[in-house]
Order: sequence, then structure tokens, then C-alpha cells
Amino acid sequence: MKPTIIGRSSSHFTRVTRIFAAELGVEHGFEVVRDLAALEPAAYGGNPALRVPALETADGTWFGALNVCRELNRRAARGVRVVWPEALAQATAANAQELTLQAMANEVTLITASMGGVSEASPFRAKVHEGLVNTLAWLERNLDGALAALPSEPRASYLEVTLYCLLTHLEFRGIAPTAPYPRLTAFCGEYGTRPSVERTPYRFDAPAP
Ligand SMILES: N[C@@H](CCC(=O)N[C@@H](CS)C(=O)NCC(=O)O)C(=O)O
Repeated sequence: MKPTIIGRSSSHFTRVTRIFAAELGVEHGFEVVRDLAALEPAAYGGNPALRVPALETADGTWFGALNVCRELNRRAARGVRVVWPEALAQATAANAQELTLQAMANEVTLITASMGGVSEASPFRAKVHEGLVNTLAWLERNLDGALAALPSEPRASYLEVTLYCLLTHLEFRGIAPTAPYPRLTAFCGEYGTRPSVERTPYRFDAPAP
């Protein structure tokens, strides 16, 4: 049985796993979760948190992007050097990773809040949005320092993949413009030329019939 990524083509956490699979050369299937309103874990590969992505394998199912990427790496035949979050032993790089993941979570909160009819003027949405925008400004100032702390290429780093998926998703979903951040925009331009990225564009999957 080929491992199968369960997720959505429009999801940034799912895209992280699809990019990793391509970077590591792991053959896999892709199963789309068509109804995010579903309340049964079975609709999400068994994830009781009702979230994507998951990775279904003959040995078990892995919940969450980082878990999925680690399992893909264990299955990889290609010897790619992977830089995991815990390997970031320098403050700027470690903080860039933390802030990138938090910003991805903020984005999920904002999308869910808007789908749930929470007003844009609500203090709840304002704080989540402000935290996101502050984070983008921090990343703009600190990206070069963070990247300098990574081992030299070739590499697949969780930091770069998550950051790329965050920044492009902000534009895709219209959550916050990235044009005001030239360094982040340049990073996306450079990283976006990788075949793993070109093969996994964001798009909205067809809804359940
Ligand atoms: N900690 C999880 C977060 C996953 C997550 O928030 N996924 C979003 C999609 S990008 C989701 O399932 N959203 C559906 C919803 O909230 O209804 C991970 O790292 O994979």
C-alpha cells in the first residue's frame, strides 16, 4: 500500500507535506477531504481534532504536518539532508520557525472565524490579525539571519517549506498582502522555482457531490 496524504489542495499545512514528499522522492497517493464541515474523525483520516493533513500507511496513520513529514522522511530512499525544527539551535532561526507555525495557525483561525460569521471588527479577529502582521514584519527583518543559520544546500528544511507555504497562502486566501515585504517576496520567488513547489499549487478542490 502506497502511503496516502489526506488533506486539501488549498491547505497550507497539507502543502507542506506534499512538498516534503516531492523533495524526498516518496511515492504517495493524495486523498482530498471534501467537506470541512464534517464532524466525524473518519472524514479526516481518523484525526479526532478534525484537521488536515494526515498520512495513512500500512503501519498506521500520522496526524499533523510535522508527524507526516517525519514519516515520509523515514520512508525516503533519497538521502536528502532534512533540517527539522529541533535542529535550529540559534535564536533567530528557532524564532522564525515558531513564528511561521504560529502565523499559519493564526491564518486558520482567521479563515475559520470569517466562515463562522465573526465580524471583521471583532477584537478577537483584530488581535489574531495584528499578531499575524507583526509576525510578517519580524520575518522580513530577520529572514536573512534565520536562513544563514541553516546548513548549506542541498537541504529540505521545515522552516523554508512552512514559510513558503505560509506566505503564498496569505496571498491565495487574501488574508494579508505580502508585497509590502520585499525580502519575503524575494524568498518566495527563489523558493518557488523548485519542482516540488511547482507540482503542488494551491487550488480549491471540488466540493462533495
Ligand atoms: N497542527 C496541525 C494544524 C493543521 C491545521 O490547522 N489544518 C487546517 C488546514 S491548513 C485545518 O484542518 N482546517 C480545517 C478546519 O479548521 O476546519 C498541523 O501541523 O498539521
